[in-house]
Amino acid sequence: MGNIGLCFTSVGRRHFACSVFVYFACFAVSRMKGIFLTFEGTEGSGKSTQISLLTKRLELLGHTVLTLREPGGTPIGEEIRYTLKHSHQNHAMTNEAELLLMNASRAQLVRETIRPALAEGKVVLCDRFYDSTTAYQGYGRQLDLKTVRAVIDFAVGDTRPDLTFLLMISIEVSESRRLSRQEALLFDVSPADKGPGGHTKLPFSDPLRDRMEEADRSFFERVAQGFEAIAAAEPQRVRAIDATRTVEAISAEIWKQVEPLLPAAR
Ligand code: ATM
Repeated sequence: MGNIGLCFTSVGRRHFACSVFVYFACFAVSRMKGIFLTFEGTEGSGKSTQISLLTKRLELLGHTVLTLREPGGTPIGEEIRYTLKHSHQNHAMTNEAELLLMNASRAQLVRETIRPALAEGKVVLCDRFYDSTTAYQGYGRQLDLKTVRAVIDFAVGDTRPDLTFLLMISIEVSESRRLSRQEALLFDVSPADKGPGGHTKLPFSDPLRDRMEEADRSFFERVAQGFEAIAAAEPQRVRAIDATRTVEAISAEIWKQVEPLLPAAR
């Protein structure tokens, strides 16, 4: 009996030691995992300003930050971005091809860049991610939402944002910012060509033209509705931020939500 008791005790001890080892190993691995934050919203919602403010703040605290954009973010992704937005050959692109190209860029970004960065414990900030596909290709282009989700799932696997900030502005503000950006692209790039009034309209085929921004108002209204639906469906992950306030107020609200997620600075 004594021997059996001794045996159980040593098995129990080994089991305990094993559990402690597994616990600390898991803890070490989880400390290595970075944080993945995405920023979404319609045109002119101030994503890039907020990403750059957050990057500076995180770097000051000693975090290693990687900022990315979609579509793009890798050499292959940037080629796809050019095809989607600026190529002279993209006028006839179908909605289905657009959906697949957005997700081809994403599949590359996830595997080439995001996963390795998270494994090294970096903070990854991405200007748009799969919620843009749901909003633009699903709601905007009106592709079947189930198919859109299936394509996204294939592209990202289990790489999902820890938090997503959805910067909300009205459709009117977004439209006026988008139009003034388009005007800035259409005018004034070639001082040698200036006509009366100092402005020369570039030919429509200029590489700076953006196919995505050529859609009509109803498309952008559907996109905005799409973003609202996403925020309503996933309030834990997607934080809707009133982006009509000052840059400082918005960045303070974002910081309040990011700070608790941060591991100790590395
Ligand atoms: P910006 O990087 O300037 O936001 O341009 C990306 C465009 O691609 C933007 N278009 N507008 N108008 C949003 C669009 N887009 C999609 O349609 N689907 C996507 O999955 C992503 C990532 C972006």
